[in-house]
Amino acid sequence: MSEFKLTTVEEFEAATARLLETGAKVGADAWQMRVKNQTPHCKFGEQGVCCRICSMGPCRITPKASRGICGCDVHGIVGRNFLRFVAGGAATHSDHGREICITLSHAKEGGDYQVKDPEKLIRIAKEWGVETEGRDIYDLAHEMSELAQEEYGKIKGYSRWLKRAPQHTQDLWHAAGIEPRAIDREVSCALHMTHMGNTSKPEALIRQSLRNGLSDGWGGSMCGTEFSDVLFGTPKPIDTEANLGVMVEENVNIVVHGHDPSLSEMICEYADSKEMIDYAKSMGAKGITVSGVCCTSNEVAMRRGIPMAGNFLQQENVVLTGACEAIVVDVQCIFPALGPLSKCFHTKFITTSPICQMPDSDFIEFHSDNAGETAKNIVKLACENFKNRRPELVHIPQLKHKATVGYSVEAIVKTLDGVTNSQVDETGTTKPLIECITSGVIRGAVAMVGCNNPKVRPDTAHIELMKKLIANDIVIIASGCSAQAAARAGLMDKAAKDLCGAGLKRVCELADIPPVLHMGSCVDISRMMILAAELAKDSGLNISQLPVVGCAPEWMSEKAVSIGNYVVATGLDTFLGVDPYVSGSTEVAELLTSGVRDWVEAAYTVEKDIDKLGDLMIERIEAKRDALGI
Ligand code: XCC
Ligand code: SF4
Repeated sequence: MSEFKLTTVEEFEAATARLLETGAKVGADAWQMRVKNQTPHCKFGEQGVCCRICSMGPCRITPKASRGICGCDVHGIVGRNFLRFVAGGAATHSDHGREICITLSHAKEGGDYQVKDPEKLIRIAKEWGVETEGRDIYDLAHEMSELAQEEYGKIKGYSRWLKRAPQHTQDLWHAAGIEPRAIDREVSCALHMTHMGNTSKPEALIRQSLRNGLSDGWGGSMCGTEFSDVLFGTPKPIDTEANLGVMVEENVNIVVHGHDPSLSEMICEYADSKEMIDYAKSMGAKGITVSGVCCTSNEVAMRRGIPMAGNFLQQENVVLTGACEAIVVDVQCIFPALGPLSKCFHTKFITTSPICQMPDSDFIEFHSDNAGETAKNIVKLACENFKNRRPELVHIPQLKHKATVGYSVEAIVKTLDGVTNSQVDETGTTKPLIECITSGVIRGAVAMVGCNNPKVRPDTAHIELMKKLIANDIVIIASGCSAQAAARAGLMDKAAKDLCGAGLKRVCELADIPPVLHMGSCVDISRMMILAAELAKDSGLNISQLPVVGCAPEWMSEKAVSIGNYVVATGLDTFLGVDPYVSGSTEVAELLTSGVRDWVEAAYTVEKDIDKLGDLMIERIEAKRDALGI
């Protein structure tokens, strides 16, 4: 029998309970208490039937009032709300992508930012028809930065990245009229369409939702991922650890949180310098530990092996340890609660982006042109704060697990090469993976993504679904907070192969991989799109025929809905465990769960019962196999 044991959600919860006791001592509140004050939620909001788009309202649809004052019916209201939700998410991911493109413009030889993957830069430049022969790499980087920034506002044509999709997918997009144009234009168009007195026809609203989603996944997010790889290196398998136990009591603990690696990369760089380590020692600490929360954590874990302290709903826990000298944030998914909470401890809550400013934080503005200096100052501040700890409040739960992370598409292709008995493919294709799937050794793949949400017992859905899927020989690719849930539980430990069915276990052994592959942050779901596109091209199948589905069982953010839309629009069925506020309209719900299939060959399934959600995914994967006769 195997010795391997996962850390259970009960153990996570016991650790949190202990931390909340500390919180109670210092008068801190936490999301667990605020959820109680917000329950039950507004029913109109939950069903998406409240409109406050103009000041004749707010209007809400009830059995007595079937239309708003302007005459908009429930389907128009729900559809418009949904599209605005998508626009918010697409704007957020894409603007993060833009920041990375801007960072690329500051890259220089010997500078804070350098081109760490010149081959990838050249590959993309060739794809975009840019002359690369004999060019200085930084000259090329700056031209590519400009072209990438132009993708956001160009006046003609469609996203350059669409060409990466199989021809069939591009044809579907064209026929459905959902090819995204300039990235910013799709967000503007969505806001324009949903202004008072514009579109109220669900079909048109959902088409734009898909187009806006695609402008994220095959636009802004892809810029974010690809140029982050160029700047910081394309991830390769690397060992790290996950859960709060990665924080070290004797050390200065700096927690990076947010999404944009431009800041966290610099913090990691300086925290690792002899000068700063000596400085930490002079303040009475043994050294410096940087760990992460949310997607910024995924970014630095994938490239540097920086440990992951926790995911979204653990962000308050890092402060509650009493051992966090500084929580340094950039953008997105940051609880405003960290302000008042950090005031109950010695922790410095450092905001750095004009996009994300919060009360009760120290705002230290960070730009790509002053990156090194700012990062160094932040690390110094953290070191100086070590002496302000209140020892009686310090408690770091000793829970952590080993994890191997860093599975970019490039890394997956390389790792799986030669796993099958077929000839090793010199050019590096996804053929070995396809062979594993065709032969049935692996039944299929699930892209597990997205957040935590108190509406679902945190992490349970991610972990239980992954356990069920791998036991059924379904390999998981994971990103975002889903990936962190997996890592904390131990599912990214190579030993987790023992929890797999015989086929997947064999593949894990041969390729020396964990059954759940960490593909990065949420913008990195664009990696998953590239993988799906490559699998389709290499197998000669359409993306929608592959036994591959997407799943976000605990999602909460607008970004997640934007992601869902581009995953569906790319041809992958997507399974949600939380309803996206559309239950109020039969027409909108019907379009999303079935109607869009006529355009893009995939649709959504919403199922709150997690066990059923897992069964439905397995059924879908098996049905796709049956249809292929494999
Ligand atoms: Fe945020 Fe990206 Fe969600 Fe996690 S998974 S809560 S969006 S950090 Ni993206
Ligand atoms: Fe009401 Fe129509 Fe104004 Fe919405 S747009 S608030 S439904 S009047």
